Amino acid sequence: MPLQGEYGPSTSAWARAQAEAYEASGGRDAATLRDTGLPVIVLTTLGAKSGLLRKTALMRVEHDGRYAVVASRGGAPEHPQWYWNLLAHPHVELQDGEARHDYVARELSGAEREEWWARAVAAYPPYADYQERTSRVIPVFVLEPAPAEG
Ligand code: F42
Repeated sequence: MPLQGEYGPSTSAWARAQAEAYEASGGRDAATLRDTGLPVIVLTTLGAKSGLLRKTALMRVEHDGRYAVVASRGGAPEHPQWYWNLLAHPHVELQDGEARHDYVARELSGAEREEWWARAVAAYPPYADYQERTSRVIPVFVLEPAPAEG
């Protein structure tokens, strides 16, 4: 069941532009992080405070139909704001290319987090540098396909 609500564009112009171009083109345009050739996805979350739909471009980290999203924000001291949305409303949508499905997000810890952190760094090596930049433990969520409505 797609998330319902009013879209609230990001205040980050470059990220907003990428999320909107990706979604409008079915993942054909704006599909990589700048000219790195590394693929992105678009995550739709429900605002923890605003209740608005938030669309966030993130690096694509996929394994066996599940995805990880990494709240790195370039190694900034604070979590990105979408982090709080996932905690408040774990039901999210993820668009990967043309495919757009519902998932349930779960924040990881321990060995499970290490397993997905390794996959994330393999997909996007700068994550390791970001973790060096901050004492904040960069959160990793796994997104598992939401149960079919029934
Ligand atoms: N960011 C990452 O953290 N990890 C990535 O892997 C990543 C990859 C990536 C690839 C391409 C690209 O274009 C951007 C990429 N980014 C990546 C950046 C990402 O898209 C976000 O811009 C960044 O993570 C910051 O997220 P943010 O949610 O902090 O965005 C800010 C700029 C923002 O949009 N703020 C909004 C505003 O109006 O100020 C509100 C956002 C929001 O969700 N607010 C909540 C609400 O209720 O609406 C409240 C949340 C709360 O604090 O409770």
